[in-house]
Amino acid sequence: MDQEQESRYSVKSRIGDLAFFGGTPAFEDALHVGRPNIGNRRKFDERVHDILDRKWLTNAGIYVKEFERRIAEYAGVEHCIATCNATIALEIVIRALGMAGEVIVPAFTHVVTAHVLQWLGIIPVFCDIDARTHTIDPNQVDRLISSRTTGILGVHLWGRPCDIEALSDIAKRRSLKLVFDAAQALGCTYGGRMIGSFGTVEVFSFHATKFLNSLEGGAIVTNDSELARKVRLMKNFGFAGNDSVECIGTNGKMNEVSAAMGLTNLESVTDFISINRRNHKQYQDGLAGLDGVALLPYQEERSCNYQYVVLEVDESKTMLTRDQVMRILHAENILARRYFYPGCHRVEPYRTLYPNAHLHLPETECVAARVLTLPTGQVITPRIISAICNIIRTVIKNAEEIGKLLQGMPAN
Ligand code: T4K
Repeated sequence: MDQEQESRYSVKSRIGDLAFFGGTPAFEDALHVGRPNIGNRRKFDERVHDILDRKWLTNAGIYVKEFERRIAEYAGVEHCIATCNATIALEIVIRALGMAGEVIVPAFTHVVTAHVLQWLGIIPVFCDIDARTHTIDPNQVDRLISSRTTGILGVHLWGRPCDIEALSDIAKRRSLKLVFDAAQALGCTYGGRMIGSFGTVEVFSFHATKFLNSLEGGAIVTNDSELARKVRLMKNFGFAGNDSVECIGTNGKMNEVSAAMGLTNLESVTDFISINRRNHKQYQDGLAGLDGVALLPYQEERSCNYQYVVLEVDESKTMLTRDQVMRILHAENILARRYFYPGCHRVEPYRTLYPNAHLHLPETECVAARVLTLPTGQVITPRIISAICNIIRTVIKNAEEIGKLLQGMPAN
């Protein structure tokens, strides 16, 4: 975002100023949710040159090994196995643990959390969330356990940890595997401990849009040495040596350039957190006092990566739907996202397989209709956030009139 563009932001106070109603879009270039955070480019270049000089591009090279060491250290866990992405990592973990039959999973998450189960022939049993935290509701987990249940797959959504204590109790009591999809939660804590060593095993994502990216990438982290050995084999076709295959496997390896990117970005995590935190606080202050819109707060007593700015639009108070607010923001080139709409249970193949699933997922339904995530990260400056908050305030303050103008317009 260049200074010229920044200096153009003018205060929008009237409906006619809004781009949707004929005004000039606030931003010339689209503002995306999920622009990558990038650390020291010179350091990354040096690493890439070194990789090319060494002619060792993948298959447990030195950068992957160092990345695994550093992630294990950062997350306070014994073993880290780097992978090509979190999706494959989850599949490997689920297979390695022998999960089968039914596994309980929240309906409000990226669809891949359900897909990895379905892909392996396991039934994802959709559980509701706690609307206050957006994470799986342990009370309902208990009720969904059947004789076919083999595990719980919790998701630390937005980097907000699940109720790990309650889920661990249930898993112990009912002899279930407990796996955490921690794709969004590197750098976050629970009970003073870093996410990474809870449950039987946890999985991180280092996709471009994540708090820490390795271009594409993921990691399996665990304190279970036997499981670590097994997943290390499984992510390398099951090879234990050149000619020795010990188990079924796949290609889940991380490459050296991804590890170089991951290492470089890991050196800047403190900066990433402070930028995200500053942005979050500014959004919070900028939107304070508006009736019907609120940011999902992060718990101050916990460390967090603040990678997601999650706005909730309560239609009953704003008189505007989340989707109407989104359309107005999009016209300004603010590409807010309605993650994870409409919930896993309402997309294929689950919508067809479980047409009545929504009946026991009231909180998921409600939250999925409210959430709008806003742009943050390195490229989002305080001036950009001021401009975004100004637009949201203008929209909400003129909601009644805007609602009338939108009446009769097609929904998309
Ligand atoms: N579990 C959970 C709970 C997850 O959220 C995810 C992934 C996974 C598991 C699986 O992790 P991986 O297998 O991917 O490691 C994005 C990411 O693609 C996805 O990784 C992530 N969750 C999810 C929350 O966000 P989309 O559909 O929003 O991706 P996309 O391509 O639309 O990217 C969003 C925006 O980011 C773009 O509009 C522009 C910007 N962008 C994106 C890329 C790739 C950039 O500016 N630069 C880029 O390089 O899912």
